[in-house]
Amino acid sequence: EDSLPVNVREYQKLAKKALPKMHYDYINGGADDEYTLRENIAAYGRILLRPRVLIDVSKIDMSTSLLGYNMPSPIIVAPTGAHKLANPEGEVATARAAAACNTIMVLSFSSSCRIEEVASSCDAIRFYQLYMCKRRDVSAALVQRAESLGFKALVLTVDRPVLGRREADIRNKMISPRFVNLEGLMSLDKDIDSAEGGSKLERFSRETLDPSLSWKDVEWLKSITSLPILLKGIITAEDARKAVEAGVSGVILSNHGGRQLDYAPATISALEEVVKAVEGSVPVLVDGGIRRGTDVLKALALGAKAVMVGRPVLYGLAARGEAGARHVIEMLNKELELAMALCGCRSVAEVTRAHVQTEGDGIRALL
Ligand code: HOC
Repeated sequence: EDSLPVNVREYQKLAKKALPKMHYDYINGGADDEYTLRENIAAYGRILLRPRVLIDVSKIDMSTSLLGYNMPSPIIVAPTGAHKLANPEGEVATARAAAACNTIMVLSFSSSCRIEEVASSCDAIRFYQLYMCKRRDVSAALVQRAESLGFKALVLTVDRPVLGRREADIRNKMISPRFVNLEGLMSLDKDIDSAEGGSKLERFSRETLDPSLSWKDVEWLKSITSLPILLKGIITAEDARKAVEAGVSGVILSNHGGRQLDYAPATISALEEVVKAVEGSVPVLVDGGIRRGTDVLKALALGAKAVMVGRPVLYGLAARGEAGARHVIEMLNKELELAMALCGCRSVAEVTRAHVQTEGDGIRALL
């Protein structure tokens, strides 16, 4: 193929051209003023790298492990909803792309392909992301399905008691993607898209998901599954400590890609606080704003065990289907490898706090 995109931003431009405006806006947009959406990216731009030289970097090993699973790199695929909005093959294409890169995909509750279809599409380690439904029996049924289909961990998203206000979706009267995995488990309002008003996704979410979700439900989830549970959407040291106390297997530092609470800090800005709070007892993953291999290196230096990429994979999927999603993951891996070499880090274990300089470091040095 001639002139393939050479970075994530070029894929984003292609995705914008390829998709109907409503779909692109849904994927790309954030809440309210989109401060957090922008800041997730901008904050990476304020962190500089401190390379070490004269280190033999002829071999770079990016491999790591998560919950006991070996991975060739610390980059995994974040849960994002409704991949059929990006490409007709949907999550099956994304799953194949992730599997080709030997990385973990976190399949979304809002998947537009059936869980069974994704599970049988290819062999790979996969996690399942869950929202808590008002009807706990529906949540329990989804957990049971994910378990029996061989998913290796549950990712409970906790930053969405109610849906953030995404103004582009309201303006576009965003349709409600089909929640195929809920079919047969509960009655779904077939006429939701003909209803008056703005975002139909917001309406569906309000009717289906539970704003009363609390720490006791984490206990409940633990009681109905033997899978490890990661909590996604933690952004403060206080909640990170509570997550550890609750006995979860990992914390995913996330602000839902700037789609939930606007003016939440950029995830990379909150990373050190959260890593410090968990005191090494569980892995901390981070998502939001990763567009370059150097971003991944910065996250590792500030204590992340792994990073999750969401929109970049969707840009790839929208632009070039499975091949595009795969290319995006491969590009980020290559960029990370190069960044590690240029920083003098031969393995992820060699990436240290001393390889980055944050704005806070400047202030601390003056004190
Ligand atoms: C049932 C509605 O996480 C997003 C998704 C939205 C989830 C709503 C699910 O768009 O950020």
